[in-house]
Amino acid sequence: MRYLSAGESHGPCLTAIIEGLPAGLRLFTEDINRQLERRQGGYGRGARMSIEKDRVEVLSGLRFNETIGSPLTLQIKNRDWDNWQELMSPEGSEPSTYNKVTRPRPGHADLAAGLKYNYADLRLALERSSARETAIRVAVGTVGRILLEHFGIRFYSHVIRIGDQTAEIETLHLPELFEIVESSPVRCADATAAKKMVAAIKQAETDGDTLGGVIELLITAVPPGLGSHVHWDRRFDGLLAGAIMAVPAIKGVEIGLGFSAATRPGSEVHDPIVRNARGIDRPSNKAGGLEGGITNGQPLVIRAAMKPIPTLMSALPSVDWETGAASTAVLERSDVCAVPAAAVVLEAVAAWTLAVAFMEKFAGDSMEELDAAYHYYLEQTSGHLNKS
Ligand code: EPS
Repeated sequence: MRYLSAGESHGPCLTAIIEGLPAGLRLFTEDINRQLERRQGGYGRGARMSIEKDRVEVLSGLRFNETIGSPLTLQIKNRDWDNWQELMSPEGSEPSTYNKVTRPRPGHADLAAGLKYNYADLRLALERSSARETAIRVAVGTVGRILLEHFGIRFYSHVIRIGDQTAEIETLHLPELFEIVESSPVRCADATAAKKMVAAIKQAETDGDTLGGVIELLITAVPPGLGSHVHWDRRFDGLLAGAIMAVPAIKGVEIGLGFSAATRPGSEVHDPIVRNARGIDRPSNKAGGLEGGITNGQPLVIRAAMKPIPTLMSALPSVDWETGAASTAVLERSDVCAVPAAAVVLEAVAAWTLAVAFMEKFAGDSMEELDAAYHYYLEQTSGHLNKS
């Protein structure tokens, strides 16, 4: 299963084609739209989010809310296109009044992409590197998520840090805790920390600055056996970390104990394998659900660090791409903090990556075939896990 996406931030739309979905998956655009709406939220978002009201349209691959098995085409129209038709037109030429983007923003793709693609106008870098593109990743990921939800797999995310404000959470009670997260302006389960996070974002806005943070993802009811130890590019931890790192502004990924595993002895890191009345049990999950690059049947626990958005209203030093003169970076409309939105993007990206691994393991051209393969496998694994 694979997909390609296309679309510029201020072009007419974002599009994706998913190929390899089984036939017979029940799919409702409203379920995708709900996720698109979640991505648009969160305290600290910029003015663009009041222009857009992201909605997906399905252009192929679906009939009467069931997939056909043919490529599924998804499209999200950019409402802002109305304001950009002249400047982003696929035909014609640049209006004489147009000012090129020539002062690259430190931390954005502007300079590196300008060098790579030999752009005269750095708008060409900005348009595709914009995190606007994550809207279509959420739509695609939600299709993967719906496929996995059919098998009971559930996805949760919460923000555990914004700037220097950290959430204090002792134990996560799923799914109850996530009602709090869903109604928090910063997707944080600790209400006291959430207030401080909002205040920190307000302060950053006043200062013309931006803030990053840390997001935790939890995925439950994941079957053991997704990914494989047999070859480096089939290890699921690598695939998952790669997909998460490929989300704009993500600079670090941890699975389970992550970096803190390096500071502890083995006896404090590895999860014992014990016997209970039913058979094999794992009383702890410091591995975050992955051992040997394979899911082990425990929940997946992933944390990701997001850097602050590189578009600063108190612009950083830059050099004019056209003249070579020392200057300051271009001021573009942007967000002050998009950590809560990124949490929704990470859920989607993880769901897609997991769905691809799930399809690789259980294959199936129809949902019936997939169901049969999955249940056969569950019986097989329970023969090993449940020995009375
Ligand atoms: C975004 C759309 C963008 C930005 C943001 C994310 O809209 P515009 O550039 O028109 O204001 O709000 O993009 C970035 C933070 C970035 O660095 O590119 C969106 O839809 O999420």
